[in-house]
Amino acid sequence: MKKMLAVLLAVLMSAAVLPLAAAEGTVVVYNWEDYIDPDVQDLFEQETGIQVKYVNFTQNEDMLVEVRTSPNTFDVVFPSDYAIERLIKEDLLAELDYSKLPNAENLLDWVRDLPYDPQGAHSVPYMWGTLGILYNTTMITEEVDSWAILFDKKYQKDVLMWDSIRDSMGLALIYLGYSANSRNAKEIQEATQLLIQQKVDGIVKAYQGDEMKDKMVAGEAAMAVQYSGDAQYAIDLNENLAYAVPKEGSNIFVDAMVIPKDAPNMDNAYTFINFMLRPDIAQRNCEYIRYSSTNKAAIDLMGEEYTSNPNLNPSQEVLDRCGFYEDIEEPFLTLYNNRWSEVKNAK
Ligand code: N2P
Repeated sequence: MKKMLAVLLAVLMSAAVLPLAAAEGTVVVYNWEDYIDPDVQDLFEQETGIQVKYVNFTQNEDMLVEVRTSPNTFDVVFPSDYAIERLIKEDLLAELDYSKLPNAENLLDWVRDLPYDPQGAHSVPYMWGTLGILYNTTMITEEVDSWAILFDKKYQKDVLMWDSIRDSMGLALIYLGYSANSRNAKEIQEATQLLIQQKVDGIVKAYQGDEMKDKMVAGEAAMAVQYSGDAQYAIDLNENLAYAVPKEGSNIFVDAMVIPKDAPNMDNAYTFINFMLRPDIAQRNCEYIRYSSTNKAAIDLMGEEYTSNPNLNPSQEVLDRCGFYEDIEEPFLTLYNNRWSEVKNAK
């Protein structure tokens, strides 16, 4: 009887405690796959009592559709620069109240005021990186310093392409000597032809997403178009891999945290973003996902280990040949979309 009472008491007490914790509610985070240290998410839940609902996307274009068509759903979203520009134009983002983000003082100076969102009015930088070629040094003996290698017939079935319209069209445009933000139908057509030829020639093993880094670790392809962070992640697991940012130039990106105007848990969104800006948390995320940090305090904590790694901390020479994507407006947006479908459907 005593035991039963104790059990009953325990049940009553947990029932009394549960609603309290639940009162902290949730935060719905919409982010790239593999883009946060899972331990960080656990830590956030333990420290704040706020439950994280984590939803993934693989490309900015998918994210844009989802954010537009799912009102009152997401609290924090992690788009890239040019996609933030688009979300601002469509008036979908909250203007940020920095008094709720004291840890923003940890950010690097150069990320605080970028053209896609002057003075970070709507976005707080998370990570940045470059686009380049991850390659296996046991399979490729020539120097990898040009996008040309992606179109070389001697690498049939050996090239993994990133299934991303801006990255694939962008690198083709840059290789041809044009801007990755071209609004010139003839240039876009030439880039399309180049990508179609690459496919018809049997060079493309597959167009893929986040699984590519694991395939490269497993030695399943000689090279892959990759973001610097995923490349470094793979290099950590396979010492035969190396990463290069081609001499013709490439993309630099900043992925940032934004709050949709209609976020259902606005306060929790601020708590989450401020947590991500904490130096120790920013460090954990950087050491786990291997992208470049926007957090000066975290970089100081990581020291040499970070600053001496050219994939995390590229030289000025590399940065000078990289540029941001811009939001492409109509009628060119539709043109890009149509041309990209032609590439994907080519046989
Ligand atoms: C992580 C994807 C990184 C996003 N898997 C690059 N903008």
